[in-house]
This record gives sequence, structure tokens and C-alpha cells, in this order.
Amino acid sequence: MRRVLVTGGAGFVGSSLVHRLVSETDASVDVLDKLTYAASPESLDDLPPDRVRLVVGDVADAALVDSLVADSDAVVHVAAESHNDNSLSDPTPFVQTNLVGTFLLLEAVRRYDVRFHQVSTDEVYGDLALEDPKRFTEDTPFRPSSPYSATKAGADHLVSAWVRSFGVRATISHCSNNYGPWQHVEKFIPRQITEILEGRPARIYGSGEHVRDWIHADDHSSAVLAILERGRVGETYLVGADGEHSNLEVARTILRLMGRDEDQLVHVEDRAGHDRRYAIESGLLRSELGWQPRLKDFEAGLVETIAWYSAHRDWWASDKAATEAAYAATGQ
Ligand code: NAD
Ligand code: TDX
Repeated sequence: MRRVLVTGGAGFVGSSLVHRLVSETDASVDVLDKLTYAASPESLDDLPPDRVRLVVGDVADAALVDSLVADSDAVVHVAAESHNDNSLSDPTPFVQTNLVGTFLLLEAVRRYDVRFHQVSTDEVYGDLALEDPKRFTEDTPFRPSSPYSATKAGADHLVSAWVRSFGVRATISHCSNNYGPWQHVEKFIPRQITEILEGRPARIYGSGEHVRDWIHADDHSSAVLAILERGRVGETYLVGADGEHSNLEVARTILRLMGRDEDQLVHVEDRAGHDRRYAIESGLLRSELGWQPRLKDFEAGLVETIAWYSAHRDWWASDKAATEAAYAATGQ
């Protein structure tokens, strides 16, 4: 790969992938990113300008997408509107970016016969019961719950159709919940860390028994690179690190690691349609591509993440104020 186009490369997951492409391959990287409220272009500041170019623009801009794809050997499509709560208050940008944007990228890679990887989520599979021993596999049917996950599922179906009908050389990955540095403070783990740093209690939707399967963003990006380099065209891979914890468990662990009482939390308004549990079986990725998560110790990862947010208050302080004002309006 001489030149790789990474959409959403200034976001949380995308920036981890761009760092990895620079450190582990010889490719030049074009980042196409609209720089929405969720972007952190600062996360790319330490990268060599002769290897990484940031193009500020929209994946739903057909002419721009065409010109960038024409110059690329591979496209990794990371850009998305990514927050479930936002998709409940206004689904419009989710349809535009996640569905229309993916469609335009697929048409461009079809025109120029460019390798394509779609970064998707386990949320397309809906949820599992708390007591169910099953986990999601590559064969689990799609059953998305929220406008966010429905647009991701629709985009994934477009990818599969473009593979089958037009022979596009594409792969898809479905990853579980990511955590780590540079994650927007609207998301669960950074929200709790920054609430506690501001001297307030952790905020738990509903009962807090809901389970998420946590993986460090750097392990997600290592999986995406393995699939891009060695994955079978037309295949779907699930990405997870066996990190199931209830939201209450995670909040209590963060409180303890930050030297607070574990009961310093409040139960707030639940999310509409709140998925109960996600759990990933990532055996195919491990056996076929030899991938392993490296940051397997979730508590050690939380310690590092807490330290990072403590040291980067300048980066999150203004987003924090805007985010909490929006949450206050929904009682969350
Ligand atoms: P994020 O919200 O942190 O970043 C998204 C990036 O995409 C931002 O830089 C934003 O500016 C950019 N973007 C948004 N709309 C755009 C548009 N129209 N054109 C160009 N750029 C646009 O999201 P994230 O958490 O990094 O997630 C990235 C991808 O990974 C998404 O596709 C998401 O579905 C997937 N994913 C995320 C997680 C997770 O836990 N974060 C888990 C599984 C899958
Ligand atoms: O303040 C909170 N309190 C709380 O209890 C917030 C922000 C969330 N929650 C709960 C809701 C979920 O059960 O924590 C869990 C995690 O919430 P989010 O961080 O919003 O993530 P989730 O909705 O699970 O989706 C995430 O993982 C899959 C990403 O945002 C998606 O982009 C990805 O596809």
C-alpha cells in the first residue's frame, strides 16, 4: 500500500489507526475528516507532515471523495456520527454521514477498483440478555436498536451488496466498546473520569446493570490493520478483548482508582431503547489472522486513561461544558 485514505482519521479510533499506519507501514496517509464536534486534529500533531495529510471535508461530498479515492491504494472508512444519545435527539446527520457517506465511498472504490475496509460496531447485532451465555459471532443476524446502530447496519449491508454485486474488494469489522486517550467526553468512561475530576458523582443511566465489552482503541486499530493487510476479501471479522463489565462495575472501579468512595454515583434518566448487553466472540480474527489484544488488563488501561484525562484538562474542558449542558436538557 503506497497511499491509504482514512476517513474520520482525526477522531478517537481513526487517530489511533493513523498513528499505527505511520509506525508500522511505509504508506502515506490521507485523512478525510469533516472536523465535527467529535474530532481532535491535535491527536495527529506529532505525526510527520510528509507522511500524513489532513483534508478537511465531508464523506458525503461526492466530488471530493472521488478525487481522493482515485489517488489511493486502500480506503479505511472510520468516519461516522458515533454517539447513540445524539442519534436519539437528531438522527439526521447519522443518515447523511453513515449511510450516504458510505454509499459515495463505495461508488468511488468501485470506479477505481480500490481495496476498502469498513469499520463498524457490534451494535448492529442488537443486544443480548444479561443472563445469556451467548456472544455475538460473524453469523449473528443484524437487529440494530438505535438510529446510530441502524445507520451503521445499513452501511454494512451496502458494503456486502457492493462486494457481491460489483466485486468490490472489501472487508468489514465489528468491534466492541473502545476506551483510551482522545475519546470525546460524551462517552461513558471519559464522562465519568471528568465528572469525578470536576468533583461531581459518576452518572449511571438507569440501573447500571447494562454490560459492555471493553477494548482499548489501540487494540482495535491493530485489528483493523491486520484485516486490511491480511484479511480475506468479502469476510467479516469481529473484534473484542473479552472485557465484559457492567456499567456499575466500571464506574465503581474508576471511583476506587481515583481515590473516591465507590458509592459516589447517581442513577439518572435511562437511555431510550438502551441495549442491555454486548459481547464479542473474536475467534475468527485470532485464528485466521493471528491477532491478539495487547492491552488485556482493563484495570491497568483505566489507570492510564485516568492519568491521561487528568493531564489533558485543556483538551477536554470546553467540550465538557457543552456536553454537560446538552445532557442536562435530557435529565442525564
Ligand atoms: P468519533 O466520533 O470519535 O470520531 C468520528 C470522526 O469522524 C471525527 O473525527 C469526525 O469529525 C469525523 N466525521 C464525522 N462525520 C464526518 C463526515 N461527514 N465526513 C468526514 N468526517 C466525518 O468516533 P469513534 O469513536 O472514533 O468511532 C469511529 C468509528 O469506529 C465509527 O465508524 C464507529 O462506528 C466505529 N466504532 C467505534 C467504537 C467505539 O467504542 N468508539 C466501537 C466500535 C466501532
Ligand atoms: O453518562 C453515561 N452514563 C451511562 O450509564 C453515559 C454517557 C453512558 N452510560 C451507559 C450507556 C451504555 O450502556 O454506558 C454505556 C456506554 O455508553 P456509551 O459510551 O455512550 O457507548 P455505547 O452506547 O455502548 O456505544 C459505544 O460503543 C459502540 C460507541 O459510542 C459507539 O460508537 C460504538 O459503536
